[in-house]
Amino acid sequence: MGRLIVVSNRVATPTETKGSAGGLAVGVFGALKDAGGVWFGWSGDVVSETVANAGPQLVEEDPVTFATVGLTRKDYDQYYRGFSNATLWPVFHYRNDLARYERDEYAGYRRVNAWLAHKLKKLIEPDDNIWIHDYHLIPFAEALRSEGVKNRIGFFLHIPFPSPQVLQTIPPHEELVRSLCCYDLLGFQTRNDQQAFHDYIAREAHGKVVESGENKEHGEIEAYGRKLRTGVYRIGVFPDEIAEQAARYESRQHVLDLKQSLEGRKLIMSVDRLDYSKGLVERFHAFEQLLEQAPDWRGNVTLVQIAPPTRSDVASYKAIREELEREAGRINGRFSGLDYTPIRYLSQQYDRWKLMSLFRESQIGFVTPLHDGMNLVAKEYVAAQNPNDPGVLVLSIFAGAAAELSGALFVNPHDSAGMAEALQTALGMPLDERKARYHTNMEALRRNDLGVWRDTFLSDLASVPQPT
Ligand code: GDG
Repeated sequence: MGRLIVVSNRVATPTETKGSAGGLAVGVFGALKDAGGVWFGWSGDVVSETVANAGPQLVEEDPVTFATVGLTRKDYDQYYRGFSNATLWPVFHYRNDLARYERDEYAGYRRVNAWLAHKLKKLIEPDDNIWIHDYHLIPFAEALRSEGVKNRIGFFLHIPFPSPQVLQTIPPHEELVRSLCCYDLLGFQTRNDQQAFHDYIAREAHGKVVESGENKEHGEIEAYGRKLRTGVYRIGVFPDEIAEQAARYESRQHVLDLKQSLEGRKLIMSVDRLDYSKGLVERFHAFEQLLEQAPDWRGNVTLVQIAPPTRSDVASYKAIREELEREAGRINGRFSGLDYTPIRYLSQQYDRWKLMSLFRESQIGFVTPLHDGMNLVAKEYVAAQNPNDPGVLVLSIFAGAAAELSGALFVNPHDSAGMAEALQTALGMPLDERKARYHTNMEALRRNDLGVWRDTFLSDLASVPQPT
């Protein structure tokens, strides 16, 4: 068995991979620890050209090497802030209205991918399997191939894959799909995403698609002179670790303080990176509608929205932040009392263990993205519940997680009246029904945890014939 090489835009720090931090970093690091290998990517720093070219910096945590490089200002602007986050991210989330396309940014995106692949090449051994993550790195396999790399290379897309018509709004859409076909295995979060890719291959690329297996989730593709496989790999969490963490911290001071400040009011919890794909404004409007249409709940229910800012130097992110602050202020102005603030909007990062214990304390997890590859918060919310008195997950049908968490109450985030009704239903839901829904969801989480996601992808990658 060869080693594993993981490539992602950002590389977790060794501390982020330790158990208590939780999350994806821990899951991926688990696979690296088992196989030995390298985690390669951007350090998160913007540096001079000299420093960038001197990299990668290596940190050894036997048997894993963390290898990172800095990016120059120009590379950061074109590759990260530009094409990745101002073109690919909005279009892949069906927000063409927020997307822009600049040729020089696309050129920068490809240039950085080629440069990163060149840097990585020296660290690759002949038997290594290589696992590339997410939309920043679509051309990475193509770049490695042109460096002569013959290893198996897999790619996992963490965000949705858009339908062909939407993808075609990106002028070099065909080059992007051609680049994807240089991988040996492509992994998607849901069957819908995989199908959208297959549609492009069949209809636009005039390639061959053979679907097989349960729910047709295994694809064999022939396109652009290459053969590759596709699959659906639903990313998960480690539910029992989350449950244990949430229970362990439930009597910590921050939870007691929150409880005291709520004075017996019901609590709705939402946690998202501050991103327009997460449906935050629509959610605030739904909560406003609840207070409007069910006056009994005024003064008796609080929404806590934790939303740490991300990508704050991309224009559309500044706009969503301003809109959210304005709306929280307006709704609070309308419904606050001297001792009551309906929305507590916290635009900052919290420790993971705090989030999990706050989830456990709440009656509703309100997760309403407009589009989301999976949405791990929905899964974490369920896992953190007290089995004897679980809260209710109110979940958007447009989260990838909706395909698995059939015990949720489903909502359409474009229907604020419908979301308000779902909140009312959840607030009044009897204990028996809450327990039944919780058990249904927990079973799904355990069946398909983060380890299953990782191990299935890697064993499928290892079974692909080595390219010649
Ligand atoms: C992408 C895809 C897909 C959030 N705020 C804080 C915090 N978080 C943690 C959550 C969760 C993670 O960040 C967010 O994951 P999501 O899945 O919800 O969303 P994205 O960041 O958009 O992730 C998504 C995912 O990749 C994995 O494939 O599910 O669809 O968009 O774990 O808990 N963590 C801490 N403090 C915070 O304030 N510590």
